[in-house]
Amino acid sequence: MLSKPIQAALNSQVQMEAESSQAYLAMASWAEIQPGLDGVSTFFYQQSDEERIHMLKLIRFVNERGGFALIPALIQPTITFKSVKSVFAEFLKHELKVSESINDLVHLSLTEKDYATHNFLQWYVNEQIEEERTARVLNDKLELVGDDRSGLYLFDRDILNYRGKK
Ligand code: OFO
Repeated sequence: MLSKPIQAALNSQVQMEAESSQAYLAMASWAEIQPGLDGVSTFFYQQSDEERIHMLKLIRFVNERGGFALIPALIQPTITFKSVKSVFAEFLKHELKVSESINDLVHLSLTEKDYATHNFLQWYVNEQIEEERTARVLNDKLELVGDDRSGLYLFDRDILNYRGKK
């Protein structure tokens, strides 16, 4: 059985994953209507799908443990961006925020002595290492590219190869 604080914290994480999915869906849609950014668009469509899976895993876990997973309302994310660079800066910032939230959850699971939740959360801890790495690598690449349009062409062409092991 989940304690009240754990249930509330897991439900907040459900909301955060749903917001991540929406945020990345907006990035995918924005990229899709820019000339030549099909790779970036596909990357964020995939990223959005992954966040939905993260959300679903949490929902199923909360309900399995005798809690009640609350489906949150949708908030409109940022839908326009001034550059590809700003999209990826936002991506990294967002993932760092998610990591912080997962860490807080892990901490809470220990203070509540909820070792099943602690064990469940390890998947998210590992996932965040991977997501942060991907976001950092892509930001570094864009730093190298600078204002070089042919560099941006190659970045877009190769982006799906930078996704790590998934
Ligand atoms: Fe759910 O990992 Fe990104 O946000």
